[in-house]
Amino acid sequence: MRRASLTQFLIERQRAGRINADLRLLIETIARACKAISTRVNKGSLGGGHGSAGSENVQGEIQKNLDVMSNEILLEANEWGGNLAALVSEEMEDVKPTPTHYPRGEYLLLFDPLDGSSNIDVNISVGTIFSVLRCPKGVEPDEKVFLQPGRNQVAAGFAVYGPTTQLVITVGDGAYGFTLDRETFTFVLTQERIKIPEDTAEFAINTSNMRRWEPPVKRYIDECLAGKDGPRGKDFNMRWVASMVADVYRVLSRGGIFMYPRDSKNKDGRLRLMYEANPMAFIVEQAGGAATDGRNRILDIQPHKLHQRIAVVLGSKNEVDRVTSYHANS
Ligand code: AFP
Repeated sequence: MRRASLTQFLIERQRAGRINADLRLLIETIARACKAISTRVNKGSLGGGHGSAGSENVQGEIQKNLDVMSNEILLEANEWGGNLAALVSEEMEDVKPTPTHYPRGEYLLLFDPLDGSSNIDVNISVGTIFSVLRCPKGVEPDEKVFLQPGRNQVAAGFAVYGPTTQLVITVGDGAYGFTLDRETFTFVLTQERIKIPEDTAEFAINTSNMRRWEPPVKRYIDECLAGKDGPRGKDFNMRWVASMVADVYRVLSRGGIFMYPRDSKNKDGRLRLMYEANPMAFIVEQAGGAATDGRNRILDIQPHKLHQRIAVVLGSKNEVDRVTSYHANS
């Protein structure tokens, strides 16, 4: 059976009026950049991707060589297409408007060029996350135009550079998975309309933070750990890759709940709203899952800073609803 390529998939969405040519070009450009990043990741230390770049990013984190390389690949790929007004990267403090010597378009792009940096040197899956918003017409693309709630996204996606390179995207009519065919070097459709099971027996959280959790989170995890003799009446399994892209890809593939709650140390949570939580929440909801900060739907949160952090609870709908109810009753 011949599988559809990413290009064919996007052409069909354009023909159906779901996306326009500029958005199709933008997604294809990002996918092409992800292929280049995948090649760098797979080279590892042979390609200079390992080790520290000796610089800090806006988050105050030491940048890895691959962080810098991935950011540069995405910046170069997205400056000349004429479909972007501006872009924001986890690796850069300020908004980067499209250079004036190129035409500007109607879209705003936000990305985490390399998610899971702490896993690069130890050969564990890492990835790229992106989010697309519309730029209001006739306005200078500054920080304010980016501060839109996640429900305004017109597209979102992420790549996982693992045993295979996977690309998951949504343009608002379901979540779709593509696998990089390394013989033709093209993304081919391998997961049509992803559906997250509403129930699960698998949770993902960094339990080393347990002493810092708020009571509703502690209650939920304690009940999972109590297993079939406890209030849940069933045993749970645990996973924690420490690359959001890998943990979310697993949740999309077989269900689960992924949590990075706020705690006494990370008072706003650790993950970034604009280019981690929002795109992942959009994809998870399109796959029938749920995504909150423990209390509020992530896609309804009004951002107030580009790089603001947020608590994240996402995945199988019935489990996310349970955690949200524990917060509401606390
Ligand atoms: P890095 O990119 O700094 O490795 O952070 C990855 C991440 O933002 C997200 O992908 C993980 O889910 C989370 O942080 C892991 O955080 P911990 O290292 O505290 O478990």
